[in-house]
Amino acid sequence: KPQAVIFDLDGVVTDTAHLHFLAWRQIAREAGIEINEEINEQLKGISRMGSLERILRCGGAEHRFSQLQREQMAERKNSLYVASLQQLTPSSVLPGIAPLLDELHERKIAVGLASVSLNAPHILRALGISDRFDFCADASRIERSKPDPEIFLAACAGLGVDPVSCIGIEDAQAGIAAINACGMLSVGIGSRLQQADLLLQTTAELSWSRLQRFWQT
Ligand code: B16
Ligand code: MG
Repeated sequence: KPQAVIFDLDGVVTDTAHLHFLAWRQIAREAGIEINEEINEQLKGISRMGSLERILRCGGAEHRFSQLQREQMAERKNSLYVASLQQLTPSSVLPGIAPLLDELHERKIAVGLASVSLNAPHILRALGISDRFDFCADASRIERSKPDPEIFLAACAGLGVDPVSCIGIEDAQAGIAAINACGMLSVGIGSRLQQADLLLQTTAELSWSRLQRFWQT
C-alpha cells in the first residue's frame, strides 16, 4: 500500500478555484482585461504574482503597470478572495474527500497537503478538516510554484516518506506535472488533464479501494 496520499487543495479538497477566478476576473476587468474559464485553467497551481503576470500578458498589458501597482493589484485580489472564503463551511468539502480522509486515517496512511496557496491553513480550518492532515507544506517557504515539484517534495519530506511510495491528487495540469516530476503516482481530477497515471472525472470517484486498486496495478 502507499505510504502517503498528498492532496492539492483548490479543486480537489474544495472548489476554491472558482473563487480565485471571480476575484481575478474583477481585478482584470478593472485593468480592462476580460478573462475566461480557459485562462483560469492555466492559473491553477500558479502563485498569486505568477497568476497576475499571466493575466496581464494575456491582455497584452504586461508593461502597463509598475511593480508597485502589481503588488497592489495582487493584494486587492487577495482581499476579495479572502472575503469570499467566508462562505466556506464543512459542507464545502468536495464529494468523496471526507470519507477518503477517514479511510486513510483508519488505515494509518499519512495524509499531506501540497498547496501553493498562502491561505491554505485558513481554508482547512474553515472546512473543519485541519486535523485530518499530518503535514501541510508551507507555501511561504516555496520558491517555485507548480509545475515545479518543490511543494510536493516538501510535503513528502515533512511526512518523512519517499515520493515513490506516494500518491498525489491534482486537478491542474501544472500539478500533475509536479507530481510526475517527483516520481509519485498521479491521480488527475477532471476530463482535460494529460499525463495523469489515473484520471477520474470527479472527486466523488475517489475512495480507498479505488486508490488501492490503482496502486496495485
Ligand atoms: P493564494 P493550489 C493555488 O493553490 C491555486 O490553484 C492558484 O490559483 C493560486 O493562485 C495559488 O494557490 C496561490 O493562492 O493567492 O491564496 O496564495 O492549487 O496549489 O492548492
Ligand atoms: Mg488545484
